[in-house]
Amino acid sequence: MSAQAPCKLKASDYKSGTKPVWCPGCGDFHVFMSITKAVAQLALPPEQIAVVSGIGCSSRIPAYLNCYGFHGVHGRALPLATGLKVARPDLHVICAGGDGDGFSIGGNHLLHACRRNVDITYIVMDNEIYGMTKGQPSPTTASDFDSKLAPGGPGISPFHPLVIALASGANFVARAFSGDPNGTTKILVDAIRHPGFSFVQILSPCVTFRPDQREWKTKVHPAPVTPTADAAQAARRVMTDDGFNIGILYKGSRDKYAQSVGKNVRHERNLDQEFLV
Ligand SMILES: Cc1ncc(C[n+]2csc(CCOP(=O)(O)OP(=O)(O)O)c2C)c(N)n1
Ligand code: SF4
Ligand SMILES: [Mg+2]
Repeated sequence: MSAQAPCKLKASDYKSGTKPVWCPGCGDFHVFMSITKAVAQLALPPEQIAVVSGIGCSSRIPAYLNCYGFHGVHGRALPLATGLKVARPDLHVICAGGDGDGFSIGGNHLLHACRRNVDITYIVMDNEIYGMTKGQPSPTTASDFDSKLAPGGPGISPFHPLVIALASGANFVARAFSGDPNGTTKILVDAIRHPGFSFVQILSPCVTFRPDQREWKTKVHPAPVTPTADAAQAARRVMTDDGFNIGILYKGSRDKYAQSVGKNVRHERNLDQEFLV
């Protein structure tokens, strides 16, 4: 049998043709573009990619991509993506969404997805706000960010998603900026290639509810360090950086979730027999 011909699609071939409804200038446009470029560079056939999301402006992304997609319920993208990858290890599973979806309602799933280390790539478009529901604070909103919905600011310290991912066992941790689509593409290519759970936080401005984030383009800078394989060192760096270091910060070598785990699980067709009284 002849080997399968490599897939030679252009980035634009991975667009579904559905017009994004994001606000003009939203950072998610560039993230979308970077994803299409990354899968084109990796020559992944669309039928071998599945993009799973939750709810939010950023979570609309599967609709705009030409591959399998699942727009799930709020905060539950990671368990869906995990189940899909375990059931269909042949698929490249990318999970995508926002800081509200992934760190608030879905925060518990993030811990366990990192810990399980199933071979999926998780992209969080972090705009430090709930964009879709008109600007409530999220776990990454600064405590003093003043808004109509939280006058004077939420008053609670934001958390460090990258440190939490490292502490929970993520095998690849990176920070990207939507306004740097080439750099983001490169990081995504590496993240998709890396075995195990790879976590990419993409700073992606919400121009409508966080107009201050237009300044991010002047604040981001390449991380002055090369990726480390020492999770504690990576965590220390993230705890002490200015939040605008862009690059791959940690590359681990933990074994990904073994496909053999669960092989002894009893088949569901025997279940009714087991529960007979
Ligand atoms: C169970 C449930 N609770 C609340 C909501 C309302 N809701 C929709 S999107 C969202 C937050 C989205 O924020 P984020 O994930 O940061 O995405 P963004 O819109 O900023 O890209 C919330 C709270 C919902 N859809 N379902
Ligand atoms: S509300 Fe914010 S996050 Fe949502 S589409 Fe508009 S700019 Fe993007
Ligand atoms: Mg958000």
